[in-house]
Amino acid sequence: MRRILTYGTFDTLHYGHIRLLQRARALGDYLIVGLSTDEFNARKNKQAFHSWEERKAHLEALRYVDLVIPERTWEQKPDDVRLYHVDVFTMGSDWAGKFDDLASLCEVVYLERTNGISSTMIRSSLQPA
Ligand code: C2G
Repeated sequence: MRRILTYGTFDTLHYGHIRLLQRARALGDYLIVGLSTDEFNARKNKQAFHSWEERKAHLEALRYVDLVIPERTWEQKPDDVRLYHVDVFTMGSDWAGKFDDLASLCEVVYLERTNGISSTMIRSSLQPA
């Protein structure tokens, strides 16, 4: 079984996220998502609209996602790769190069980011004019 690992906030789930998860899952047979906790988002200077539990439920409803684990720190990735016997680590291309150090543990693949959609865009478009 070829196991894939990715991370993110996945707030206000949209087709950019879904396309990423679909392509990530297609890299193997089992997709694990490290979902940023609300506390870790604060460290990323991100304020998610949905709680971690809500964002976890959204991901678990997708056919592409097999397991959701908490992402609490930047540093947990190598331990997660070992613990879950990950074959491929993948992220969207806006992260290209940032996690190449994991190449000593598993394959590292950056998937083209989907242009024209983001959680920030969604939130700002809903603001009253
Ligand atoms: N993404 C994408 N296209 C978009 C928006 C996001 O392909 N239009 C991808 C991102 O590249 C990322 C994933 O979807 O791989 C999740 O995006 P975010 O929720 O914004 O994740 P981020 O805040 O970048 O957190 O340790 C890594 C961090 O947790 C990543």
